[in-house]
Amino acid sequence: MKTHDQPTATSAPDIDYRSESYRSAFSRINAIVVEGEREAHANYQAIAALLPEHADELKKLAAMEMRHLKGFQSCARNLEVTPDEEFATRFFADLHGNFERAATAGDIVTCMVIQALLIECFAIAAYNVYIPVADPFARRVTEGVVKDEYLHLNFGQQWLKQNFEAVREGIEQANAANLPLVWRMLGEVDGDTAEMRMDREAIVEDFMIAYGEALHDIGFSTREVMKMSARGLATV
Ligand code: PL3
Ligand code: FE2
Ligand code: FE2
Repeated sequence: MKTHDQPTATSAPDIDYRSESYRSAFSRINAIVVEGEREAHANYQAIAALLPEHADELKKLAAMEMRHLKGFQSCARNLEVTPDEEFATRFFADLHGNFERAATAGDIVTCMVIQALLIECFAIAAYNVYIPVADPFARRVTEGVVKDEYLHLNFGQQWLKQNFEAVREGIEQANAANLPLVWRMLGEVDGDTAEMRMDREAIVEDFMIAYGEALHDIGFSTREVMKMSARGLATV
């Protein structure tokens, strides 16, 4: 699914993972990732409560997110970095609020779009771009995690696909309301991702591929996928 060229592991030997500037950027990006995994854990539990027939599987996904959280916490300990949790909570606040409102309203489609499509596609894109430039410890952790994220994306994709006619409008609405937030969030950490040698263009490209392929498989036409993707970009 990744079609662009990425730097190989050996092309990034010049990164000083112990420098103040690297560790400062890492304190925010790592906190975002840990908070993202924490919210993913809670979100799958919330979806499990709304979808009793899939509760067992959703609880397994939630448990995986808890393992991811612990893995990324160990990456911060390894670099002796204290994650900036306050920054991360603020970073997710709007998206988190939208998920909570949807869950309270029993709006499973919006919950599924926010967590299983948008957040998972972003995780997949960001983790894939991070792996070649990560420190060796974090690289091993992230390689293990990203495999699971494809399973999470796939779960949401299959569920939405099976209910396509009933959910298509809901997906369009959830996309329009939340994709702009995701782009804004990515822009907010531009400086930090650059410091960590994560190529922003590559993140956007990987995201678009994963998200577009998912929407297409769910049942949208190519034209509709384009329109939905542009929806978010228009407001950047
Ligand atoms: C779910 O399994 C994992 C959730 C992880 C959150 C994504 C981490 C991305 C970090 C850097 C890019 C910021 C873009 C934000 C998009 C949600
Ligand atoms: Fe995860
Ligand atoms: Fe996940």
